[in-house]
Amino acid sequence: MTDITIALSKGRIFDDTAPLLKAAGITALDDPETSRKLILDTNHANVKLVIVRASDVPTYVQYGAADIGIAGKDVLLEHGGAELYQPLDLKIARCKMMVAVPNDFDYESAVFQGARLRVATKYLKTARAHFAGKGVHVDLIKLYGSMELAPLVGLSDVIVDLVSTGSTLKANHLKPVEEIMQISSRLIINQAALKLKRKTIQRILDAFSEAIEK
Ligand code: PRT
Ligand code: MG
Repeated sequence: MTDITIALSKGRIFDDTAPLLKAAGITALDDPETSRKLILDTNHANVKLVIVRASDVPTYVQYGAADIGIAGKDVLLEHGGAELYQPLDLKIARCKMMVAVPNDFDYESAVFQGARLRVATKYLKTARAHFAGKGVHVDLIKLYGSMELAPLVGLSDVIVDLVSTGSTLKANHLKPVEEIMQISSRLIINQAALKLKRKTIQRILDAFSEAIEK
């Protein structure tokens, strides 16, 4: 096998990717939850996993620091996807990008009345496109996490965030009011690496496609 570096984040993406890697015959020798290593060796001497922040995965692959990566559609939309080949929806780490508001906030009538909404989110591009498409005027407030707090302390009227079980919204007296899109994670490939290491990358791609939940 040629040298291959795979970028991914720990947590749900690593957990959901492990079975796909296994199908490709690749097993990490360390657990990223307990190890402090950022470069994990695998059972193949020439296959390395690099553990990075979820939102940094496209950057590592774009610049060729990793040959392939696994990243959420949410992250890819914000990154823009420049120079990335995205051949495969892995159907893992699924959730929904949603608009949510405090339980007592009448979103429908605010939109109907043409109110200007303050929107707190980590997903500026996606939120901007969504509200522009509806003709709703918004002031976007960029946050890096814990969006659920923003309406509770008067920072925003609404939030745009990822929802899976809905329990985070519920715990913070928020309700989902609009689905923006379904989210899952994609395999991304550096275009130069694809040309130079086509055989090895194709083998991984084929094993992943075969193992994806139908
Ligand atoms: O945590 P960090 O700031 O490092 O980055 P991250 O949050 O982007 O990374 P991580 O590992 O938490 O998520 C990686 C990817 O998993 C995301 O890019 C999504 O594509 C996908 N994913 C799937 C999710 C969720 N489900 C999800 N529920 N990412 C985040 N969440 C969060 C959500 O933001 C909210 O705070 O979980 C909370 C809601 O969960 P429920 O179950 O209470 O609805
Ligand atoms: Mg997170």
